[in-house]
Amino acid sequence: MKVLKIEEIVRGILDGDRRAVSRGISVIENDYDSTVARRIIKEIFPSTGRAHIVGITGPPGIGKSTMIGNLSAMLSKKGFRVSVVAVDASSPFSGGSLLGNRIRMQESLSKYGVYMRSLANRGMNGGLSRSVWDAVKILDASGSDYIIVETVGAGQADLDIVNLAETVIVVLGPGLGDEIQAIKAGIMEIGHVFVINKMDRQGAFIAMKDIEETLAMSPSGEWKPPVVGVNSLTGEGYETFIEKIQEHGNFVKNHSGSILRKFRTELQMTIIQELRRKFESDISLFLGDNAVIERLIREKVDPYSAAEKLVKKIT
Ligand SMILES: Nc1nc2c(ncn2[C@@H]2O[C@H](COP(=O)(O)OP(=O)(O)OP(=O)(O)O)[C@@H](O)[C@H]2O)c(=O)[nH]1
Ligand SMILES: [Mg+2]
Repeated sequence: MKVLKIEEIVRGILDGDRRAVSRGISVIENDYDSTVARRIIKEIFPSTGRAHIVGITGPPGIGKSTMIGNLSAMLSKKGFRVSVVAVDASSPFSGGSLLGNRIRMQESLSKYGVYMRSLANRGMNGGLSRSVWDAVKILDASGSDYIIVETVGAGQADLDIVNLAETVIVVLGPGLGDEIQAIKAGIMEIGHVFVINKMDRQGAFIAMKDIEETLAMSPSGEWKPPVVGVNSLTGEGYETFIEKIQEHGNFVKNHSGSILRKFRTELQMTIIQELRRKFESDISLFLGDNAVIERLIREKVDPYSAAEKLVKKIT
């Protein structure tokens, strides 16, 4: 395989060339903090901001991937360019079966000309990892109209999707049992569109009513999150579902608050990253000095006091 130069990767991304997009994302996946990765993002950034970034989250097995298949097919048929990012927990337990799932998903999506990439999540502080944010930028700059991001379906990375995506879709359904309360606890505040999947199953209408009631009791701003029911095996309900996604996209475009909040979050994350980068070598120099560590142990200095002193010294 021919090695692409940075300029070629950048130009290719801006031209919507898939090979360049894949290369760019691989560079970022390898090390988002490398000089090359940073250069790519800096150069493509002016061409970002056009895509509608849609996050999809919900408990395992609820039908997120099936839904992404349907949405991608329908949006492509309407003439939109769709890209998909599947974020997987980098857990050693999911391994093989997950890989199989992703390959199947990739195959069915490529039928519609949809570009899909799966990324392992190695997030800082349990959030979405930085490489996911930057992969989305590359897909944005490459001319995607929609970028759909599927999150792992558990924990902090799911909640963090609200900082990355403009529109967060929360997928729920029948048969979640007693777990439903725990699932709802984290997820209700971040959704812009709520979808009840598996409307063909028993208990779907009860699940839908439950979500509607919960939403009616929660405070909401100018945007009132709609609840739609779909059957992902037949495609029933999808026209309304897509309308709601587009309505929310238009809402966001006309309300700068969300853009402001998102840029602030990303900037804050980047500043912390930059500070860490700046002081990392000083910290390891200090920690590498056994004599210093031995003295701290001997004098029973607690880690907080030691850290405070060190930080004062290096900043
Ligand atoms: N009856 C019914 N089954 C569905 C529907 N949508 C999806 N399924 C099935 O539910 C199962 C799980 O679907 P996935 O799309 O893999 O679910 P997921 O949320 O992506 O799962 P994870 O990625 O593992 O969290 C599959 O067997 C689907 O065929 C639906 O509307 N009705
Ligand atoms: Mg899935």
